[in-house]
Amino acid sequence: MHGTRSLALQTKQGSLAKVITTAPILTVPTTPFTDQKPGTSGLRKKVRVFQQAGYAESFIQSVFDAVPGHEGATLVIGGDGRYLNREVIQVAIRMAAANGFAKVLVGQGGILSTPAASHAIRKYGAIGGLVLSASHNPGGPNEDFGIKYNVSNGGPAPEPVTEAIHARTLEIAQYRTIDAPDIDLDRLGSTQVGAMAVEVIDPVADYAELMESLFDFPAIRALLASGFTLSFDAMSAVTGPYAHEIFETRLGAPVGTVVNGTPLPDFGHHHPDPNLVHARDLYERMMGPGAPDFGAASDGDGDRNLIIGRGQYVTPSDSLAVLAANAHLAPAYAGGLKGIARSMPTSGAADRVAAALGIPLYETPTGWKFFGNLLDAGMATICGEESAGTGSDHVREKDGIWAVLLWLNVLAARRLSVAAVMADHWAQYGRNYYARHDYEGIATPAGDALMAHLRESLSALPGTQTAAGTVEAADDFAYTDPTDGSVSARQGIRVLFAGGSRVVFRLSGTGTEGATLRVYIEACEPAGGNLTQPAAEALAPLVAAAEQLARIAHFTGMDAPTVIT
Ligand code: G16
Repeated sequence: MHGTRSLALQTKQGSLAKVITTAPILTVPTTPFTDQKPGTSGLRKKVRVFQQAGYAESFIQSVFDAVPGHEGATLVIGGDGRYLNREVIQVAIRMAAANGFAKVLVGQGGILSTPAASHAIRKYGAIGGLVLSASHNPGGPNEDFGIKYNVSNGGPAPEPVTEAIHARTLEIAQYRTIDAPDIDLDRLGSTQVGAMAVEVIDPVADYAELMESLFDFPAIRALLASGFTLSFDAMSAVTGPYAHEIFETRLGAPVGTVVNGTPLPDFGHHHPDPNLVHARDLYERMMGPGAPDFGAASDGDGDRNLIIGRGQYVTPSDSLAVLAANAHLAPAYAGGLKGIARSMPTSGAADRVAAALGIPLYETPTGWKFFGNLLDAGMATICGEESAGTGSDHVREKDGIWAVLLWLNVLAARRLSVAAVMADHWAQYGRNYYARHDYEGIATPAGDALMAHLRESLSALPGTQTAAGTVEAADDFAYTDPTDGSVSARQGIRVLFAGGSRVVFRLSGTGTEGATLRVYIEACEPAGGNLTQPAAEALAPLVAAAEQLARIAHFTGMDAPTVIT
């Protein structure tokens, strides 16, 4: 079926002229795909799944159908540069034109980091954005791709929206597109696609300006000029252009500070996951002789961060706590924080900071989307997750470069090493020893069976004797959003021991094959206790308790995790 769009335009003279576009709208029949339920962060699948005829189109149409008011609105589109990024962007632009959007803003080269996309949505008053990324998952023809929809506050679509999108994917019968050529994604400026304007924007400029408005750039510049050395690993992913501009150009760090700084469609065959396994090179450098003062990395789409001082790894949970405790040293947060939010599996280190500051602490399910309402309501200023995400109310996503800059701002103000900052923090607040054990690539039924076993044994767990002591309490975490009363149940099994130590079990919502079991292990040591143990030693009794209670080897057939972070 073909149609023709018309648009009434205001001419320079002020009279109304009717412009009839010639590009025909095509209505293409499709049948529902039954596997398009968004996970923890959008729809993530193997590239070959997205390459099925009509697959990406059906999901994008379902998004548009689930967003009321998109006719005449602005849409932001960008991605992390991975394989399929440019192709899906062209598809999305044509579909946006056919669905009546007035304008699309797209990052040059198809590039927009997740936090930069969030900022663009907010700055330009867009109704939302399509962020094309599978985050830290690998890229390439045999690897992963993803589409995430962000809403008008710049944040990931909250559950009611993702549920509406999913419901639509199950009933969709057609999608709309337009017969128009690809646009030149590499040339800045405006093009017309049908009746819709497409503007290719600089993906870095607005974001860099935002960062400069939040932090004390002169102080960080002075720190770097004083001989303080920094190494930032962009992991051949999206943060390369941002890091070159901000660290090297605006802050004056020497060229070479940013490594792997060119986004590649397959991330140079690596997993762009800033953890101790996939950012091993950086870790080795930071632990070796002649290490820089500060090392950091970010992930595929630029929202995660890894922080390592010379000889001192900082867990994401500790990083959240330290940043919250010291945020007042940065201009944007000098007036104090309204509250701190963390995901449930993230350690309780931030809770102690919130208590000391006399501000509320919110514990949410895993997924950045749960922070959006708290930030919008002005209830929280800083949020963080154990999965290497930290951010604030400057956007509605976690933000890797923001976290690095806040750390640098803190170090510039305190003139201490990372190790000294950590030692000082633990001495004041105590230490939450922490690790996450991932069992990747297990069969989905095996993962489900393990969780079912834990759920069935919940009521019997309190009182159970383990190597880590007696289980005090156990539950299946449920969250009631304090802003709208919405309830999210079955968010992970918590097993609690005396003094706040705990083990948490849940299945990942971001994998693309089989299931990944995540076991989060946390041992609390109060101030004045033994604060300098190797983490693996401090956690060993809880690791044994986790095996005893969940029978991990029995259900997964694995006697060790595939990744420990
Ligand atoms: C996403 C979410 C995060 C979540 C992480 C891990 O991050 O935005 O909130 O913590 O996945 O989720 P899961 O444990 O379900 O795999 P990203 O960086 O992948 O977008």
